[in-house]
Amino acid sequence: MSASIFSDAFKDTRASKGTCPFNDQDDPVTMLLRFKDVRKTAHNAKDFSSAAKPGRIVVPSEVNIRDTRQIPFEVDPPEHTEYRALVEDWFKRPLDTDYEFKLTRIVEAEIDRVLQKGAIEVISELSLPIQSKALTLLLNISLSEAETWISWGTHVFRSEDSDLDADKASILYDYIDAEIDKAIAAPDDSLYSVLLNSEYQGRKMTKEEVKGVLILTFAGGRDTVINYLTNTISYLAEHPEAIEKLNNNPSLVNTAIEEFVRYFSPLTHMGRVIKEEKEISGHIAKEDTRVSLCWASANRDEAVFEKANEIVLDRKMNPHVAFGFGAHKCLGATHARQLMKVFLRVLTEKVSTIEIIDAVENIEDWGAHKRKVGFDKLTIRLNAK
Ligand code: EMZ
Repeated sequence: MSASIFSDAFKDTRASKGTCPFNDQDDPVTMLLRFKDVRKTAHNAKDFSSAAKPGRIVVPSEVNIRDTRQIPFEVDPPEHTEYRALVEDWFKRPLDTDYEFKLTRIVEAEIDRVLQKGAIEVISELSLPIQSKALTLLLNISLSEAETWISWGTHVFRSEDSDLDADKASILYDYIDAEIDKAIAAPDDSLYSVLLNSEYQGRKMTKEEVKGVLILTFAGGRDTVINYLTNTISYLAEHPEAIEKLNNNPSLVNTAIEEFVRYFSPLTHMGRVIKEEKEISGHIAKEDTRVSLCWASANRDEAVFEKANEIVLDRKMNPHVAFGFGAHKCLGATHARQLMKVFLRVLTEKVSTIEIIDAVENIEDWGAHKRKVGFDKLTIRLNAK
């Protein structure tokens, strides 16, 4: 039993130093590892900016593969506040009964489909299809559109040989451009049309701004959601008793999804650019250099979480930062949480046991620290109830 163990890559450095350097494409970044520093810095948008050159706050930096600013993600207050207010209600739609109902139907159909098969590779045959099909609800477009996105594979910016693949990224950018043009020609009820009709500072949103929201919607919740779903399967495979517990206790599902997302922390970290020199845990952050808020390390900080390296399904106090913290906390979190909940419900209702046949881990390389974030491949067999 080891596939579902995701060890704490930052434990020693977090305790001894609290920060660590990482040389990212000659734009070095200092990773902040302690919960307290991560939260404090995330909260301080005045000194730690998100509005740098597009792509620069992402680690690894995407400046070489993207010119479009992701909105509201790469904007500081006060502009951020207005952009965020424009999209907030739309991204709360997952709480509607009708949305939850449709999401449940999607997940049921996907699980029924793989239950008919023998062995399956989880990422390509289950997690990616569920992530893509669920996204059609968030965009409010037809389910069949998901087939195009599934054909792109797990990563939109990455390929087999390269962490940052400009050709691959342009598939997404060209697709979004074309969809925006279609929505201009024939307005409908999709997110594209809603944004094109929205007003920012008393004028209509530009095509470039709409594109910025859409790139974020496609990229931000793709490999993160896929890793979450896949990693959860690995846990249930190795903890069969949890399947019945979760199936018999709907309120346990609510604490379990928060605990899984804390433990797996699908997004390792996010950067900020320093506006004015600052000292953090002994590190002097110089003007116009980068720090990163290491959500994955903060979420294992023993100063905050008891049994930080264990999955405690009914964990009571769980102030994790897996969805970020402060003004920039994840816009897609409502959708993600609804999907996580529906997925656990449907899976534990239909499946009795899960066997792992083969697992290839996906290890991220952060210089001195190597972190398991998910799998490159996870082959399993699902046994129906
Ligand atoms: C960016 C980021 C947003 C980035 C919340 O995170 O997610 C990353 O996966 C993307 O590569 O462009 O959207």
